[in-house]
Amino acid sequence: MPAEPAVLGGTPAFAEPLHVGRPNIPDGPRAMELIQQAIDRRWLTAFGPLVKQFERDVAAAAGVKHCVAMCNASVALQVLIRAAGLRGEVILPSFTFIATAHTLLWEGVTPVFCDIDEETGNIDPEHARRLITDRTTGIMGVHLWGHPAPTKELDALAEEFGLRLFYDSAHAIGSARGGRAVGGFGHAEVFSFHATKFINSFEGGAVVTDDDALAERVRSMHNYGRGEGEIVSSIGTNAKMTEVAAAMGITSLENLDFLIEVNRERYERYAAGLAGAPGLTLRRPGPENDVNHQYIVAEVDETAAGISRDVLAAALTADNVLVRTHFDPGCHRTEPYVRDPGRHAPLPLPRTEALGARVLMLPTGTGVTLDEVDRVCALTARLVAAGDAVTAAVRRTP
Ligand code: T4K
Repeated sequence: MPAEPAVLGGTPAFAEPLHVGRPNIPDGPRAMELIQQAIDRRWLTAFGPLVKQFERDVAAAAGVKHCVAMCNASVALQVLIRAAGLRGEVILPSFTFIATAHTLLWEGVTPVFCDIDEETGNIDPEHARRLITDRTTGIMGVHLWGHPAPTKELDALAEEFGLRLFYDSAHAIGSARGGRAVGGFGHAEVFSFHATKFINSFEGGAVVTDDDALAERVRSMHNYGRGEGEIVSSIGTNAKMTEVAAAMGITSLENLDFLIEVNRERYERYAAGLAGAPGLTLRRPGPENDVNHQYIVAEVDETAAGISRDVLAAALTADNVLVRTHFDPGCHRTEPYVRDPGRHAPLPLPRTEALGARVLMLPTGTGVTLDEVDRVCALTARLVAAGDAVTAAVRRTP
């Protein structure tokens, strides 16, 4: 019999916190060896050999011609938005991390939030169609949680209205749709290699594309508008990746298949372990998608479970299982967009809000053992079984 849950007076089930986003470090010594090489050659940033190798490796994983590695995905999105000449309005799902919206607004473009298909969690192309105006210049799709968006439908929409189509693919390196790797969809895609991503370079991001001219503009702009040379040809910024970051990125990417397998094992273990818990299901990849399981997402049906998502999240957190609720409540309910809804979204976005209220990200990756997954499942089942008492206890907690 497991001990009493922490909210009911027991000691926390886990002495150390389990995180969503605990970095994978598949080969520390290899990363250190590459970092030492960079130190020995005194080439620390600006088109060094490690960044160039990382760019080749990312382009190969994405199946595209060009990769420009950068200091993080937010800046990579900003450089891409500017290099592509996006202006006016761009349509994006509200159900995404705030960076997808902020980078557009930062570049003077109005984000217009679209609802999702509740089944997949991704942008609903039919709703996107209804949001197109004469000010729309592009669509920014998102492969939410590593689950590829409906690329065919978005291609068709972009083609029909002459729009630019990009993807915020922060979660999705290593995923594929219809057998094709994420990275080659739309006019360009952007990866994140932040520490919390299953492939990380401490901080990092990249624009990937098959468009030669766009790649050249992005490369130029990410180094003060002068690319690898000294002649300034346009406005630019400093968005370069360092050699240290590339060393970690190369090491992570060398272990891409292994890390996907680690996530897949944990996904299957959670699926089996939670199968008996009423009202709890795991989000599954759609039929066309192969996913990296960047996030393992449980869904709580409050009526069937007898406990709300928020109460369950609070109770798990008390036991040191630091679950997350990405990306509730949706960008349209977040500052500054919530202040000017008429400009950013037709409200409400019912499917974004409904799904947002049900989801719960569970710890995965190399930082969580299969035994710990089993214990999280047992704890979750216990909390659900004691739903009324747990709800009362969480409500009593200040
Ligand atoms: N587009 C999308 C769709 C995105 O999700 C993101 C970022 C972006 C664009 C922009 O990408 P970047 O500019 O970051 O490259 C995190 C990350 O900062 C962010 O990268 C990520 N998405 C977002 C979803 O989450 P936080 O503040 O919620 O994460 P944080 O720092 O609390 O870390 C999560 C957990 O991981 C914590 O429990 C602690 C643990 N952790 C974290 C770090 C950094 C560790 O154990 N070690 C660590 O080094 O934002």
